Amino acid sequence: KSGALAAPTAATVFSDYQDQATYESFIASLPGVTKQSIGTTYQGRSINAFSFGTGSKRIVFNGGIHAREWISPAVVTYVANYLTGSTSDAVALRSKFTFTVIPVLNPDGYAYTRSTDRLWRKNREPNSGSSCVGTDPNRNFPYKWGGPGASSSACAADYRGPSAGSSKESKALTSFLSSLSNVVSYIDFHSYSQLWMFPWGYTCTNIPTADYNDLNSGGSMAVAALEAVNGVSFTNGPICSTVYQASGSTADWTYANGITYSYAVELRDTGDNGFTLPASQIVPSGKEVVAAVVALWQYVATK
Ligand code: ING
Ligand code: ZN
Repeated sequence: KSGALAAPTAATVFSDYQDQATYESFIASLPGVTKQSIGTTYQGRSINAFSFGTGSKRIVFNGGIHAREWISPAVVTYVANYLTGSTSDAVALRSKFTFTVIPVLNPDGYAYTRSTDRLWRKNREPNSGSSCVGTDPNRNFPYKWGGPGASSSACAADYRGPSAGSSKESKALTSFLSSLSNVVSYIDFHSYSQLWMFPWGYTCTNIPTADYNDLNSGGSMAVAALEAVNGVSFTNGPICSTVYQASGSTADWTYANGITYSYAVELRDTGDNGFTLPASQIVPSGKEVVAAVVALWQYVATK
C-alpha cells in the first residue's frame, strides 16, 4: 500500500469547492489519465496537466488562471470526469482527440483565495519596487502584450507584469503548448458573466479574424447546447466586443500560435453571486458546460 489517501468520489468532489490537491487526485484517479507537471509557481507549487484519449488531434483546456473564479476548476474537473467516462459521446471524442486539462493554472493565487483573500485574482509573485503583489497571468501572454486593456500598475488587478511572458503561469502554458503538435482547440475557463468568446481580445477593430465564421459557428453550437440543459443563456462573440478589450490574454496567444478553435469562457452567473457562486451550482453548471464542449468539439472533429 502506498499510504496515500484514496481519491475522493465524484459525489464528494462536486458537492463543494475543493483545494488543488483534491481536484487533481480525483482527475488522476480517472480511467486512462496520465499526469505531468508543466511548471512550478513562484511559491513552489506544481502546475499540473492531465491527459487522456487516443486521437491524433489535441485539445487543451484549463481552469483557475484567476484565483477567485472558483467555479472554473470545479467545472473543468467535471468536464474531465465526463470525458473519461463511458457514454458514446465521450468514447467517440476520445478516439478523435487527445485531451489535456490543467485544472488549476494559478495554484498560488487559488490557495491564497482559500486561506486569506477570497477575491484575489492574480498570482502571488512580488513586484520589485512595489509593495503590491501579483501579475495577472491573463494579461501577461506574449502576444500583443502591453497594449490597451491591461494595466502597467503593479497594484492593479489586471497588472500585465514586468515583461511579456514573465509569469510562471503564462510561461508554463506557452511552453507546454509549444511542445505539442496538432493542437486544434483550446479553452480558458473563467467566471463570471455567461459568455462564450473567441479572439480577438486585444483589438475591437481587427475583427473578423480569418477564422471568424468557424469560431462563431462553434461558439453558437456550444451556447445552444448549453442552454438546452438548464435554460441558462450564454452570449457568443469576440472577446473585445463581448466583454472588453484585453491585451496579453490566453486565447489571443493560442489563436495567434495556430490553435484555431481558441475560446475564453465566462461561466455562471451574471452577477447575483458573481465570483462567490454557491457550490450547489457546481453540478448544474458542469452539466451544461459538458453539453457545450461536446457540441463544440464534435463540430471541430468535422473540420
Ligand atoms: N474575465 C476575463 C479577464 O481576464 C477575458 C475576460 C478572458 C479577457 C479571456 C480576455 C481573454 O478579464 C475575467 N472574469 O477574468
Ligand atoms: Zn478570469
